[in-house]
Amino acid sequence: MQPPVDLSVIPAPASARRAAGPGFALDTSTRILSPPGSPAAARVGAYLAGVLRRSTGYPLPVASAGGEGERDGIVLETTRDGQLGDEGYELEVSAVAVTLRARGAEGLFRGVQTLRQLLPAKVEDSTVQRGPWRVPAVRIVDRPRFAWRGAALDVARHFFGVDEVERYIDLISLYKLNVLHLHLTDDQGWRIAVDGWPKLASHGGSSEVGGGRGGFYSKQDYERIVRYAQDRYVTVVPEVDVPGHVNAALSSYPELNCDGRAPRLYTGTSVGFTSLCLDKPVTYRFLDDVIGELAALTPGPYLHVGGDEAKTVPGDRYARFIERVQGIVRAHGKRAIGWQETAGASPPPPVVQYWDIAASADAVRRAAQRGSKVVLSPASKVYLDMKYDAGTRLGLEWAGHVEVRDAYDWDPAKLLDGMGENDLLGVEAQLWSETLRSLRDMEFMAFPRLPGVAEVGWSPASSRHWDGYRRRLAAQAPRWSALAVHYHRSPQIPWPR
Ligand code: NGO
Repeated sequence: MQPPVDLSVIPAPASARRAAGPGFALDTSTRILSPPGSPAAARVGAYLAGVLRRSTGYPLPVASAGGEGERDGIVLETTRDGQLGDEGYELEVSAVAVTLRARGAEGLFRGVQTLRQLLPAKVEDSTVQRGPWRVPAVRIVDRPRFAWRGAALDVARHFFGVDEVERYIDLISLYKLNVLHLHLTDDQGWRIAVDGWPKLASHGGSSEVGGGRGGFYSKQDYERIVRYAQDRYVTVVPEVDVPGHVNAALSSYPELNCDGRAPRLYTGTSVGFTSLCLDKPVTYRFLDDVIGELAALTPGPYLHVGGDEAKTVPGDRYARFIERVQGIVRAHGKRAIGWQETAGASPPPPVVQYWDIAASADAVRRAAQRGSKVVLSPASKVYLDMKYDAGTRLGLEWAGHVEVRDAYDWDPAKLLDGMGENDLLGVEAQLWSETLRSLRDMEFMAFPRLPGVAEVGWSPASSRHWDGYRRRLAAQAPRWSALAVHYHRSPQIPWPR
């Protein structure tokens, strides 16, 4: 069932219908009630109040719901309804109350994103606007199709600071994405401080594509990002890309090179020309230290080990290496995820990420048969660093042009022969930053394609149709204006003027 277009919620809820009546109007006396005994739910209430206070100017106190009768205003409730899962929610809007129900705070948080989108676009403004602030009468029951709905950010090719990453977290969580994959290391820069190997950050972090100053996250910086994401129910998955894409590390420590000589820092955009020295014991000490420190900074279960484009490493040696790295990740209490090339290791990592549309997917299929779960990032659909069309100023073209419809109009369960719903953990949109130097650049490439990928990951196939979607997407534009998001006005979308 398609959601009514005038609701314009993205991602489309699993089920949404209009109810009778005028809906609910916020005013100066509206309260937000949270379920007693749940500090996490109270924090979701406070988060909602924070969003709404800025633009409405209303006080919107958050209180714990008391006895019966206290059911007016915006009411957050917990329910035992097992059907909803951790992220599902129910939203019911009547003239006296907006009632949001979920199993716990995570589901409430997802539901709050729907509520934001049911309010007028100016609710996203950072200064006080005139009402009315009406929420249409609806009944929504919603839960995600896939558990992993990710956005990856490449902070290695160009460095992005904590504030910029937090802004991206805000924008992805508005569309119910729940994973932020940070590509922390590459040839052009190493972006995370490692106590045991300080030159990785101080030297390896001092460059970026084009010769800029680069930068890196201290452990405190990184913890800030992780906490900010946690507060928005986004899991940070850090990636240390090995054995290839390691020039910044090789340049920082001569002993990591087979010939003991450190190469210079690299500021170009070629791929596949570097590798760790697989024969040296120091390489594995290095990996154990780096992965150990990163695991300690990571509350989530996953650690990404990269593994893409290690073009200088022979296949059998590559496979042994990936097996060994997985062991290190396991020893530090995490589950490894690797790019599609790692699927041929034995065993393959618990999670394999498909990306290379030109390569055979056979190994990925076999890995799935052996129990690995697959995250889909087909470059021709969800690489947000591809140009929209030949005229796009930013971006790459190796996977073709990716217009808004390309990013939206596909079904994960039909992408690869022999790989169905149950083999998939989810989908993830990639934002590689070879050509992206600022938050403005990032936003321009992510919007409007990112909400489409979010809907691919969240909404049942039966709720998704390009025609309705493009109109719902058009209705997001005033929200982006209110949020000061720099977006691309794709000719495929009937934008309001
Ligand atoms: C490839 C490559 C990255 C590039 C990206 C650019 C993967 C997994 N490895 O994707 O290093 O930045 O393309 O689109």
